[in-house]
Amino acid sequence: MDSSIASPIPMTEEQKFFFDLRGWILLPGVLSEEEIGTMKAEAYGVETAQNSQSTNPRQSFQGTLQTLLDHPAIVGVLSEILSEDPFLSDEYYAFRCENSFITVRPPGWSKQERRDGGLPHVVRPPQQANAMRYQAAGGKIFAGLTRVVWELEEVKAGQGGTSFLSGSHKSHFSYGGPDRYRPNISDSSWEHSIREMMEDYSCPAGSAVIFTESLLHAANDWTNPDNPRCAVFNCYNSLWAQWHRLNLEHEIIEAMPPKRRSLFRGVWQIGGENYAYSQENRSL
Ligand SMILES: O=C(O)CCC(=O)C(=O)O
Ligand SMILES: [Fe+2]
Repeated sequence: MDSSIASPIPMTEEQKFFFDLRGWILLPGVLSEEEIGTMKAEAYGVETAQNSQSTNPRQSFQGTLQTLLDHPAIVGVLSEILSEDPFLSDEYYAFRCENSFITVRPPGWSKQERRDGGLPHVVRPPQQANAMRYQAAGGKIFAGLTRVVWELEEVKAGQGGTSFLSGSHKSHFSYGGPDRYRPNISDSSWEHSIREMMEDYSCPAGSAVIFTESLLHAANDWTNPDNPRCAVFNCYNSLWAQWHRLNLEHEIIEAMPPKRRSLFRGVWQIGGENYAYSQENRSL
């Protein structure tokens, strides 16, 4: 057991029920004041060096922000929804991390700054089978591509947090657009109704939101006048699937504790023992 990382907190039956029902859960107030202060300093440090929509992945893979990658509050949930019991181990993670970025949005930030303009979207439409989709079978959740959002500032509902169309990860019918393969609701004649029905959350600084990327979700204008949004977005997948290119230097991963490194090992199962990360066994 890697003593530098605390034991994971198991996902509760209540969390499973609501994650399956809605496609997302909120873990409020996970981080201490001290942790929040240190992490915000790192996240805003990146911000001053770049622009208001900073996406330098290296910064959130390093420093104190790195500890969010396998924070005990989320490891239990990710082990439950991204792996199967026979693959769990104290030495290695049974899921992978494939993307991380920091978002800083000052009061007045507009979703038009995003490439998608805040359009509700998914990784792939869940209405037909695909490799990234949400599944529940045999009393077990498997959540394909999963995102964890760490909110380092207070979020007030309706003022700019990520919004979700709860339950849409299990949708059987199209969004009303012309193309069943389109991973967003563009050109849907009921776009307005979909947006009306989306919901978000209020949470104190230091909370985590976990959602399946099969769930319709959207970025929103940050209208909260009291503080910016400062969030770290980390994305996870099965040991056997990959969506993002990781594009992270070996030196950064090599400097992590061994168990954390295993989040970045190669994406394969048969042909040897695939547990540890190494320069020869890394996801690209
Ligand atoms: O910026 C946001 O609030 C939404 C981000 C998003 O679309 C995602 O994490 O997949
Ligand atoms: Fe998204």
